[in-house]
Amino acid sequence: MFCFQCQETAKNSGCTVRGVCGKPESTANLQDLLIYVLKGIAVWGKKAENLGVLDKSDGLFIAQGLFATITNANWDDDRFVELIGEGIKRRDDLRARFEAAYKEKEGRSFDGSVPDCAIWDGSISEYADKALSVGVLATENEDVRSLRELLVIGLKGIAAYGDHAAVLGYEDPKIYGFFMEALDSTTKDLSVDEMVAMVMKAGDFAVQTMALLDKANTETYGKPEITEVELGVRNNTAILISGHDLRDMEDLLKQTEGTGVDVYTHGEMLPAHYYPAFKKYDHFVGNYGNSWWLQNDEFEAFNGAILMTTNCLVPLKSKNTYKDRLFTTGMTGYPGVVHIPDREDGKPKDFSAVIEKAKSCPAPTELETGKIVGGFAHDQVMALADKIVEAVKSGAIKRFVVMAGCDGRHKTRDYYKEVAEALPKDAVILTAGCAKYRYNKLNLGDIGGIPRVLDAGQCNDSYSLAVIALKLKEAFGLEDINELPISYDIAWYEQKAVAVLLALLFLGVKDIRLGPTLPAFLSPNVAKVLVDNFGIRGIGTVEEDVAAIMAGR
Ligand code: FS2
Ligand code: SF4
Repeated sequence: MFCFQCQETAKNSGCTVRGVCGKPESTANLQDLLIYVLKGIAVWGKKAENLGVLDKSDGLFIAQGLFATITNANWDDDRFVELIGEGIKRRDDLRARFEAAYKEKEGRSFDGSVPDCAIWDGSISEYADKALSVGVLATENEDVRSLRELLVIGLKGIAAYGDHAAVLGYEDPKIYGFFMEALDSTTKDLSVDEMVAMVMKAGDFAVQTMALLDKANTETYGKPEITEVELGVRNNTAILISGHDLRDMEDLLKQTEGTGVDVYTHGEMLPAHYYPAFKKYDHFVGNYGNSWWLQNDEFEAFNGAILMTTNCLVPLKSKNTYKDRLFTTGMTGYPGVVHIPDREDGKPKDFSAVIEKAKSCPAPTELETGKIVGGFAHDQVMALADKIVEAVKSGAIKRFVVMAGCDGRHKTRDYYKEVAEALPKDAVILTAGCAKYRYNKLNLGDIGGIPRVLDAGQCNDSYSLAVIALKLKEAFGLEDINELPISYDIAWYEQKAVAVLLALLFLGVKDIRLGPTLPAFLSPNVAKVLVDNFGIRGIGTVEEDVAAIMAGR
């Protein structure tokens, strides 16, 4: 195996035996083969783009296949075997539709050459062997590999956001078309300039996809609003829901209403509390615990049923006893854990097994008490725009620091808590994603009623932070987003953060600090392109970085 897609990768180089995340070699190899088959679909999809034979469901399948390979999403080899089989079938169906349409249009059969991924077929017993020759290292030149993987890794993040939007009925064929174009491009010998242009195009589509998801979420569940979220527990049996899927949240809240079972959020599901549509449920109690990497202890202490709707799901430790009360759904999976099937014909998912399990469990053990405040997505922040602009003009707010992104288990991430603590009292932190758990319970105070940590929501709501920046640029009458008193100190872990990074680069944001380490998939030459053109840099010491941030560097 060779996997270097996340920040935790071994020696900041690549996992070669078993992932630092716990991913076994068999799973890593099947994921490589799935990506290979998705590239095969993309080859035919790109050729067929103007022939009227594309089917939206192939675009969604690519999105879901990419999503399944995201760090900490799916640990179930059987699921990958199924996805590879379905991928081959979809690819061959699309090829047949393309060839028929081509013949009709051109009056002759298609006889062009295609790469192996567009035609390879094999039985399940051959998957493991084939996987060994199609992974990341199959591209020998390290710069070409770096640019191709930067693209594919960014696409994985875009795909996750695209799938979330599709779940709510929002799809854009242009986005699916880009998946085909981008994956197809990785099968070709392109110049460095062409590959860099494709990566920038991915940034454009990251923005478009996050905008689509923002629209899907807010049109379906209302605009997030300032909300106090309870951290303590009640004495009822309960379900803990984690991941990012708001429609699962909706189905679960409806189905638990009146059952006596409470619902709590964990990790990235915390921002569900900010949506008006979910506030009416009395049994939607609060948020339990912290970010994903603490789940082995926190799920244990929760005592009740646990529903993982997306990443991050981590392997259970030998001491853990919650496997029989853990459930997965959507693109997550774990061997031996009950998977709640997808919706059929627009009907809600059936969470009765989760609810029945919860009823047989004790109430949660309390981990903490108190409240936290969030809900500062773009509409809510812009409702406060006058106050914010005034605070900046009066000097009460000197700087905004975007500290969005991911959390992780490495000690080096203490940096983010320490930066939050060391920033002077006239700095406001804008956050989104699970990175916030490093500082969202620190009581950093407020500036004239504006909290010093403004949480926009999940990692996908990083889009909100870009919208806020663009609107503040207008409010201050500036030409360039980089003239704003905003610095970026982003924490990354998995591939959605890479999509967010590409989105920020596409929007012209410069001088982003990215940590705790720069991605291993950036070769020295590709890293240099990002440094020279965008001023991307690693993190330094807390003291140096806080001083530089406050000085606008
Ligand atoms: Fe956090 Fe994990 Fe949101 Fe990432 S829960 S690191 O995959 O998606 O952010
Ligand atoms: Fe390693 Fe990260 Fe890949 Fe897991 S996802 S195998 S930790 S690079």
